[in-house]
Amino acid sequence: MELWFSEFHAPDVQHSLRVNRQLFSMQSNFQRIDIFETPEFGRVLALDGNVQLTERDEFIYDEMITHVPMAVHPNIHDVLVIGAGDGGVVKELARYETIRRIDLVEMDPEVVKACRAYLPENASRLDDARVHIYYDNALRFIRRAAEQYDLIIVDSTDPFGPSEGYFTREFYGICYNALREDGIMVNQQGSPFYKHDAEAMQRSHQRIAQTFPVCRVYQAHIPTYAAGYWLFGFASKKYHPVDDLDAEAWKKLNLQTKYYTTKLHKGAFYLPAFLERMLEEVETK
Ligand code: AG3
Repeated sequence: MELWFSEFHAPDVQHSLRVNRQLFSMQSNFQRIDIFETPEFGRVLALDGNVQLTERDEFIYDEMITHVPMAVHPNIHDVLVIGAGDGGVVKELARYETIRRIDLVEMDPEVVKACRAYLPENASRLDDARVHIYYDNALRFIRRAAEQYDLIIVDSTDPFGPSEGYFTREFYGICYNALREDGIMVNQQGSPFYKHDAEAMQRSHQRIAQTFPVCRVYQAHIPTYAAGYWLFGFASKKYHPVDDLDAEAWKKLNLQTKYYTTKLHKGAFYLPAFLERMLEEVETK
């Protein structure tokens, strides 16, 4: 019997993975959660039919969203992570001894439960003593939080569905206020390739650029995401993502990575011409 998982990457494009077996499936209060095993990508987490991570290429996303800001800001002690209930970002953050506190705000407790059970490697650092998990809406959480952060990582699902509110002007303003005077916010910024994704990316880039004095985009190649081509946003009150990179300090930490290097860090901010134009178009509006 042939079993395949297919995801629409665009109305006329599908991406399919052969499936060995389905491990978990449920409809939570927020979304449909599926975990299945595939021969090429290992275990896969899909939310509302969109691949969020696979065991095989998770390192690209989790390293790039974490180590880029960590190599720029010299004193990151308090971190807020939004979404990311699978634990992948926390797994990377927990490697830094200088971090004192990691607040994780995930709206859906069922995602955390399922990932602890079926993606234990990915979720392995959620029990680190510095990690505090809050099951809440991030807008509500940050408005109430007296805590000030050095870094906010927005690892949400896409701008269509339960995470829509994490791509608004209001949300970016709240993040700005929750950061210290030299704080950084990074977010998953979608893909610039297919029209629907590209337009959403432009909209949120414009809103971030209107909120933060420093606002740049960087890229990575992620095989299981739309077009295999994904973007991250780097927004900051002070630090420039390339000029303020302290490559020597980061190398001294001796962290073993599979994707991130300080050379690649710089390269990731050099963007193709079509994307540069798309960003400029909304920055000047
Ligand atoms: N977090 C969500 C990334 C969004 C992916 N969207 C998509 N493929 N359409 C990934 C969590 C990894 N730790």
